[in-house]
Amino acid sequence: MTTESISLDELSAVVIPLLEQARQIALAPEELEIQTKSDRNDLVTQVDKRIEQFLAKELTEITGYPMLGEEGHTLDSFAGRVWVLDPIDGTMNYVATHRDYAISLALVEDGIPALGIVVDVTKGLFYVAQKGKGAYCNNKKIDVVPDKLPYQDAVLITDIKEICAIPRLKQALVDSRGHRRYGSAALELVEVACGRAGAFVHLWVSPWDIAAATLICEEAGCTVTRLDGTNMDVRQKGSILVGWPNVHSSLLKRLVQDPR
Ligand code: 2AM
Ligand code: CA
Repeated sequence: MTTESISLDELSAVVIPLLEQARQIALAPEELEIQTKSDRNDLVTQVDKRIEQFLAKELTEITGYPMLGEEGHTLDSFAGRVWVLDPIDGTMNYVATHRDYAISLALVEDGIPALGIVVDVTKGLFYVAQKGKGAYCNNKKIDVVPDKLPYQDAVLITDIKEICAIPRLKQALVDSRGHRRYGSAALELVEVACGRAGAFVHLWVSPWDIAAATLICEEAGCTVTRLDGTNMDVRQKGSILVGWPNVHSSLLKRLVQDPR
């Protein structure tokens, strides 16, 4: 069997136990060595790096596919099958609040996510989606999200940076069911997929933040675009607007197309 012919079911069966091992690495008590990256709130620890090393070694040995990882693994090209990994999404939470952080792993085929897994580490929840086959949480199918509700009838997830940068977003939040923020983009997207929030708005996400979770959202019936409504390309950094279909369209109209 060639590595290109490994089915997504076979890959899931291999990858999920590895992600459980990675989860145990994250949960093992240890003094953290914390370093800053682009700014004082952009953190990395030795555990982020260890998880990435562990998964990169195991996954490339088993499959031969190259990996893009936040903590150092780079790609020459997105052609064919590649892994996209965030070893800890929400490192500030890992360090400071000790909950709401995730391991995010996607298999991307010619730039399109085909398999996405987001692990909520402290809750032990494995969110898994294969393209065209629905989304699951610990093997239980995630219901399709509501499709008729407008943004005024939903809880919305965004960050203070977006609220400061987009004045119309501030008023939309006031008009909504309320504003939430958890600090892990992957888990925030999963909140939308699971019907607990109607939309997620972010100005600047990287491929490893969203490659897995956008597939989970799409498979649960959400609409996934950039903040201006254009198509998402998980290979490129940029903005994101993910929502239940009518929350997405009504919020997009309010923010971009129909300013008051
Ligand atoms: P990370 O923990 O993997 O860096 C928190 O604001 C969310 O935004 C997390 O998903 C975090 O991912 C992501 N993020 C991306 N760039 C960031 C940055 N420069 N500083 C803090 N968080 C960042
Ligand atoms: Ca990270």
